Amino acid sequence: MFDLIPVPRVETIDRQSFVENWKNPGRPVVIEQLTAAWPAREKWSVDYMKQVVGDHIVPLYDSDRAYGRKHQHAAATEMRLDEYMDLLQAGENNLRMFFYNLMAHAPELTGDICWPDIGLKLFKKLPVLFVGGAGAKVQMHIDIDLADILLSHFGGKKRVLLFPPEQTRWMYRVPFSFSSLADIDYDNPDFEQFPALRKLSGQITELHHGDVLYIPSGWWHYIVYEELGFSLAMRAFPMTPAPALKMLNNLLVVRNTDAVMRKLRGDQWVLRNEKLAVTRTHERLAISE
Ligand SMILES: O=C(O)CCC(=O)C(=O)O
Repeated sequence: MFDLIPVPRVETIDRQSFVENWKNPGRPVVIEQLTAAWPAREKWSVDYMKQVVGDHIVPLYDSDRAYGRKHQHAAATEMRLDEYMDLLQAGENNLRMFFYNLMAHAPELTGDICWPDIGLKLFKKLPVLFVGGAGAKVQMHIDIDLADILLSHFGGKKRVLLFPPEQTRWMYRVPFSFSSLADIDYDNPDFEQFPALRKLSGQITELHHGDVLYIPSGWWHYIVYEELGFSLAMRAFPMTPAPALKMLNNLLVVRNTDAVMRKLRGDQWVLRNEKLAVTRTHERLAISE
C-alpha cells in the first residue's frame, strides 16, 4: 500500500494557531469540534433532508468516465431528493450529489451552518453539498479553483486519502483535467502497472459525524463513503497573484479547451490524454531513477 500517516486531529482551534500550524504551511488537519454549535450537527440526517428539501430536483453524478462528446462534469441524471435518499438507503452507491450550492438551490439548509472565523476568507456565496451512499467513491483529484477547503462531514463515516501538491508529478494526472487516471484503484494500487505510485507518501483519515477536514490548496484527495453521508464544503479562493492566475487559467482556459476538444474529437481526445498521463509520468520516473 501507500506510505501513509494519519491526518493530525485537534479538538478545537483558534485563528492564530490554525493560520500558523495548518494554513500557512499548507498541512491538512481534522478539527473535531468546529461544528459543535452548528444546527446541522443536531439535524442533518436522511429524514431531515427528505423533510426539508425532499421535493427539490437534484443533479446526480456517477463515477463512469465521460467518453464520447460528453462534458467531463456532466450530470448522469436528476431526480427528487427524497427519491434519491430512498435509493441510497436501498444500497445505491454510484450516484452522488456533487457541488450542490445550498445558497442557490437549497437556502432552507443554510441556516444550519455557521461560518467559522479561523483565518480563511471563506466565500459565503458557495457553501456546497456532497452526498454519497455506502461504498460511493470520489476519484482522486485536485480542485480546479485551487481553493483552501473546509469539508464538514455529517452522517456515516467516510475515508479520505490525501497527497500533497509536490507529488503531482507521480499522480498520473490526465492532461486538461484535474484528476488522476481513472484506471488507478487507490484502494488497491497496481504498482506494477503504475510504478510511479510507489513514490507517493500521503495522509489518511476517517471522518465522523461533525468532523471538519481542512484540505489545503492543491492537495489531491480520494474519498470513499464507508456509509451514507453528507459533506458541506466551504472554500477560500487563492488571493496571491500566482495561484490566483493559475485558478483563472484552470477555469477559463483549461476547462474550456477540454470541453471544446471533447466536442470536436470525442473519444480520441479522451484516450490521447489518458495515454499521455501514463507516458509523461513514466518519462519523469525514468529520469528520476
Ligand atoms: O466529499 C465529497 O463527496 C467530495 C468532496 C470533494 O471532492 C471536494 O470538496 O473537492
